[in-house]
Amino acid sequence: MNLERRSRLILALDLEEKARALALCEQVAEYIDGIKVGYPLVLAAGLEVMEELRALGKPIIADLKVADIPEISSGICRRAVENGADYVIIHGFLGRDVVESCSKVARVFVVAEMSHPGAEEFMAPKADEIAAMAKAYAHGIVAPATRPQRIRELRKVVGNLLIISPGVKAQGGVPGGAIKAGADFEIVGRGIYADEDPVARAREFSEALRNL
Ligand code: OMP
Repeated sequence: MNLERRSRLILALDLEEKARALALCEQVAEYIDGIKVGYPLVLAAGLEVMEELRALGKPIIADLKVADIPEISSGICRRAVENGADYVIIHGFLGRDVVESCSKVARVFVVAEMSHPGAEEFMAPKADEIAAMAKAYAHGIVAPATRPQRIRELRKVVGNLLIISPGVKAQGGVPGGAIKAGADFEIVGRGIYADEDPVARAREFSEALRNL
């Protein structure tokens, strides 16, 4: 399945209870363009959970933030794809050989710069270089909704590669801010699943984003 720009909202499904995760996805499926599955759910429910989620007809992004030597990293990506991942998030700071090896077995999103404050310490100064390197191999990059100006700069580096952007709401990013700065999709986790009314929040996010 391919990510297509409709609502421009990707759900970060960071729940540890499989039943709750599946139920939530079913409820909000009409408002989201993709489901990002990461360690909280995969460690609790196994990689196979991605196949079950795929039945909802949304592309699955396996957020495994792969960061190992090329042989191991590409093996992780291959397993993710075999278990239903349409895309895999990998780190870029490991270098070209890792990104290249992963891109041979999966469609990858490369983390260029992360959204939390600590990313400014070591990662941000190298983010443009990471993004420029990733351009030859990646389907897209991950860039921070918490720093829209950085999205603007990274957009210039990656041209028409996809940019997916986390950090909205719970981390302080303003809904719509990343898309206005040039991102293709915003990723929202707690802003939806930790809310009292996740369905209403997903609808609001999607209505706000799809009209930008
Ligand atoms: P919330 O802060 O709850 O909306 O969740 C954000 C999601 O995006 C989590 O699944 C994080 O693991 C992920 N994420 C970031 O928060 N910052 C990044 O820089 C990169 C990611 C990611 O790769 O998805």
